[in-house]
Amino acid sequence: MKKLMLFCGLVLLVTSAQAPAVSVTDVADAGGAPDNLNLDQVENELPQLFEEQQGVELSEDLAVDIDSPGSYSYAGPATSGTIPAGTIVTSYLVHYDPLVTYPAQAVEVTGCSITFDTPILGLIFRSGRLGPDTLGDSDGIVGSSLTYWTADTLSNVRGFDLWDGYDQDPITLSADRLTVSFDTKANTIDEMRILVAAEIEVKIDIKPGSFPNSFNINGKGVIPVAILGSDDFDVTCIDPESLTFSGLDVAVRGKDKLMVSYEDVSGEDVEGASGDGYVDMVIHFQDNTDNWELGSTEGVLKRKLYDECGGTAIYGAGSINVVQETVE
Ligand SMILES: [Ca+2]
Ligand SMILES: [Ca+2]
Ligand SMILES: [Ca+2]
Ligand SMILES: [Ca+2]
Repeated sequence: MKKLMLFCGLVLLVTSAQAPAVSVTDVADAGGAPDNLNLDQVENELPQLFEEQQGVELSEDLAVDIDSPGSYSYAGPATSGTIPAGTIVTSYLVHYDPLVTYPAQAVEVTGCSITFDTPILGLIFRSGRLGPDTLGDSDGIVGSSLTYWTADTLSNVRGFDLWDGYDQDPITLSADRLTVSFDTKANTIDEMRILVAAEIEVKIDIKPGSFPNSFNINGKGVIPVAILGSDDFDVTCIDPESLTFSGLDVAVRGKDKLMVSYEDVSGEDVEGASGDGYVDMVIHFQDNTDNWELGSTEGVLKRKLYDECGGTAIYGAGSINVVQETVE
């Protein structure tokens, strides 16, 4: 038996938050927001999805109109909630301005949905006709520096309509918080702001104590990865369910016990690393024969679902060093 060691170049850690991936049905994914979203300025036969501010840390609680999974309509109205201060969010705006001009007959689009790869933390769509103007209040916090429609004299104002029975726009937030589905019907504008968790970087140490982080491509055993705690990051609030490492799942011992422990094993990913005084989360991932390709240089840990760490989706990247075992 001969071991062929493939030493691959080190990869610098990515340091910025990443924009979540988006997929849409019956919605136009329209990129950055245009300058002017006033009435009849940016019309389309489909509702359009615009990116607003990315990776904003909320300095105070942000009021939202839906903060929990469920189906909402006039018959089952939304409940208000808040996204707590300190949460890092990325904002999108659904903007439906149909190819008609008020007071023409309202036009309806049904079966719309948008799926993100990080959790939806809240939806905002009230515009002051009845109750608070959560849309207007949030424009200056997470919106773009553009012109929003502020007219409130028409019968159908800016937001999605769950409140008065006119031109109804039912909304469903999926149980996993990744998908918002809706119908929209308007002769002016229907808008809904979607706040999703920004995906932030955490420091990891693949194979604590070792560097380079070499492992066999034989798919046997488990691969330990530590999420490193720090002064401002408490790893104990991460729900380990659905953590993945480059596609590998958390190893399970016995019937359903995840192989996760909390100990101070590392402060950085270096040879002989030892504790730095901050508790780390050590996760063992179940290796898989088909998972690795020779030449891969980066392992990526992710967690997408909502948990107690402020609703934040996390990722951490580190270098890997794939070792091929060949039989002669
Ligand atoms: Ca129009
Ligand atoms: Ca409507
Ligand atoms: Ca290591
Ligand atoms: Ca540590």
